[in-house]
Amino acid sequence: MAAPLLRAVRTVPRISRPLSRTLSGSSDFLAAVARRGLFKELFPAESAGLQLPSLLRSGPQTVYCGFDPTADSLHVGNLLAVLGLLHFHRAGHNAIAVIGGATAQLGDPSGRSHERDPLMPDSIEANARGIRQSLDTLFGNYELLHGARPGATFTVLNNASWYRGQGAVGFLSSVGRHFRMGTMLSRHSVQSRLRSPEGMSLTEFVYQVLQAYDFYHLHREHGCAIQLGGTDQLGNLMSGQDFIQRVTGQQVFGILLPLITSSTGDKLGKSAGNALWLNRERTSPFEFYQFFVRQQDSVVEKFLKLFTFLPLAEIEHIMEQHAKEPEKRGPQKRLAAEVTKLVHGKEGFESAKRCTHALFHSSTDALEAMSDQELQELFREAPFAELLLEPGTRVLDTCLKMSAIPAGARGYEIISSGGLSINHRRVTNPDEVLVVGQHILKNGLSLLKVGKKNFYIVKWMHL
Ligand code: YSA
Repeated sequence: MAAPLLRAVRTVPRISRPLSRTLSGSSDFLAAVARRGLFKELFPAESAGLQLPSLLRSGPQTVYCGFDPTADSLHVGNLLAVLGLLHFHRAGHNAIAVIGGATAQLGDPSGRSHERDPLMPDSIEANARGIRQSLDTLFGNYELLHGARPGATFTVLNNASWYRGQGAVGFLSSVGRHFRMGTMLSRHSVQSRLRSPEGMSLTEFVYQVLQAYDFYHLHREHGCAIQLGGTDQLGNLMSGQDFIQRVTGQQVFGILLPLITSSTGDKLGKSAGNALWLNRERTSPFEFYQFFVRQQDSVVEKFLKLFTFLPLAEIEHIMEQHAKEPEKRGPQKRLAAEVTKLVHGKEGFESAKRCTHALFHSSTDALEAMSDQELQELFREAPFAELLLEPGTRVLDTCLKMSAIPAGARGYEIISSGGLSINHRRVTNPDEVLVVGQHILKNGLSLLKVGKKNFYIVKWMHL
């Protein structure tokens, strides 16, 4: 049964406004994060620009952001929301990350053109564990890199815990009556879906009610007065603000963060199928690092401000150096280093560097320095096999066993014409017998490359 709600008051109309403009001239932490472009909009605009900075100066506040467990890992888009929480945390405020064990069962329609297939409770639980791991690792790495902030807490909650035992009739009669249909229908996420041929189910339509109730619950139980979310969350954040205003008469605040898009302009994320994951099992530290190294000059300064804690003056200096020596890709490398350390720790960053060296610097030493896990991560797409090393095993036999070349004369010709390299060394004699220390590395591995980019990894087992 829902807890008794207090009283209803009139909802304050609001329009959002760029935060850097609202807070221009202010020197506090909100303005500083707004200058980085991370806190993009604040609402309600007409009062929050004045009230929120003084609330934050009055003592530690509690801020929250939610993540639906629709996959078993967070991705780089979600990382921005976690960075928002970390900025509050480092300024001495308490951060709550809510895993949407309940909301994931409904499916947030925000930014989606189709309704999600329902998720089974078992997968939601498994996903929630993966997301919890992403969150704990991020906060743990942050503290190792930047030091703990005494007094400021970081808590992970699952909203399934406060809907358990909540009856539908009780919830609808106590909570539902505070939501106006007109306002709910006006939300962008609802409007765009209503116009689509598929329409919208009641399940998705009421999603905003649950996210609003979460904010109310956290306000009541944890004194939380601020919710963060990407710009796609605007409607959900507003619903929470309206609801709390109606039942308690108190003002709470929403802060919107920018959405990260791919070079083609699509939102980066799981639905778009272009996600860069934070859990190592899905995206290796090497792939993660390379994503940032590959960023174009046009976005690298923006990303340094959004994804790192480097002071703005240092970023300016990095960009000045870059103008003098653009071929060094200094800002890209620094960006990749900072974000990889935060997401995968110093060890993950070292691993990414080892893999980069092994692949792009064609060095046998670097290949030997890599662990089996790194090799497999590096060539995740590459066939990997364990083969028995029999005396007299030839280059040709190995390539055939790995199906790296076609059988018969064509395969023989690919090798003899220079199409094969083993451990970065060209091998042109198909009948050459494998030698440890040359074709086989000290760690018992061979890296075969056929043509420009077909890699195969062999792990040798001795007789
Ligand atoms: C929020 C609050 C609750 O009380 C309960 C649930 C939620 C979850 C919320 N409705 C949601 O579905 N969020 S999400 O799991 O899709 O994403 C988590 C956060 O990452 C959101 O703030 C979202 O805006 C942000 N995000 C996702 N892709 C992004 C991104 N931010 C920047 N760039 C992207 N590409």
